[in-house]
Amino acid sequence: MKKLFGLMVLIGLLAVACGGGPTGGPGAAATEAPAAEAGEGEVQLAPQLSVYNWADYIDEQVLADYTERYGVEIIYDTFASNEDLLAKLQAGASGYDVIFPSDYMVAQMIELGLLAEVDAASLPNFVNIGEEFKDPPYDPGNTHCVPYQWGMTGIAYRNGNPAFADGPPNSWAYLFDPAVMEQYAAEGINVLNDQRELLGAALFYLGYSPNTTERAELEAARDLILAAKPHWQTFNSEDYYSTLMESDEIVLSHAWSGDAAQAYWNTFDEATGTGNWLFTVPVEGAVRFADNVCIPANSQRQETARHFMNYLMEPEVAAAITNFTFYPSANEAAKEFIDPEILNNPGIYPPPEVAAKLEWLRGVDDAIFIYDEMWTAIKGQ
Ligand code: N2P
Repeated sequence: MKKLFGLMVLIGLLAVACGGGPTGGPGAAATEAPAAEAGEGEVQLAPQLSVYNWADYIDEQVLADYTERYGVEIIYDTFASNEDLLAKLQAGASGYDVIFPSDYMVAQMIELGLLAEVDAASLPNFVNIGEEFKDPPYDPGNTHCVPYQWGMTGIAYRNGNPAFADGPPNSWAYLFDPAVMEQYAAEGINVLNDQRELLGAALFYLGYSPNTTERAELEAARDLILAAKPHWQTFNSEDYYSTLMESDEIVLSHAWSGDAAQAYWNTFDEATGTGNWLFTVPVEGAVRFADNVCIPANSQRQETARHFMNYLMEPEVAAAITNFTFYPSANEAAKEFIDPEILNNPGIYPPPEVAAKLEWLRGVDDAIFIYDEMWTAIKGQ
């Protein structure tokens, strides 16, 4: 298989060398280059592709391999939250070809006309995606995106800190109740700089839905957050696991599961057989998310973007990404290449009793304006 593939790449390279291909003349060189066959017929690949993703959410080797195989240079940039990504696109940012919004944001972007139609089922590697990730309510028929990775949002805490000696901090009270936080707040607490996630956590704690559209409930969540905020050191959802957790700047963080797992493995000590950071899912409930690969409607390189999307769904590629990011893959065929330690880790693949506590964020229609208003109050004060 590998050999055959190598041969196809070679043929592709020869075609480039000979100036072959339908648009291979010198005048066409700036926009398109003849491409290697990738299983979906002859595609004209652009020389560059601009990819906009969450921080540390891909193995860079996977990008380098794509460039090596297909000659497409990848311009890579990262964002901190779905809302940041949306704001960028709404501000008219053109130039992004591949983006990675979460479930509820996919629905919002489709409604706003921000995503290109992709017809995922027409991509040869779509067969590798697990059945439970196909045809999701936020993108019926996978007409716009392909599922990428998923995870959960909970609390990461410093292993060995006396404040957590009696058991894991498995309640949102550890993030919101000043009386509880008193024991460790001086050692540093971080929350995700993400409006749906932080308001969602507060709503769970108050016993409300993380998708509420009720102003009174959202105001209660805002007030809870404002009362807790003086005890928090940072709002960081981009590099908190490396700059704050692994470097022991804090002892507790609102965290995404794979980020916490990265901090665990990056601080793993052979002698003690454990890492410095552990992860727990609060009893009141927590967010489960699925991130997706999509193409902005204004991308000028949609064929190349689709080609890259298809590449990301190769089982070995999807597995390499999970082995690097510690987030479960939506790619079922990738499982046989994923490190068993990851597959068997309950902090990464939740057991049924934890999974039962998880809820999806959904679009909240016009209530999004109330969320925005609460967030402005939270960040402004
Ligand atoms: C990775 C961020 C995970 C994505 N650093 C959360 N949807």
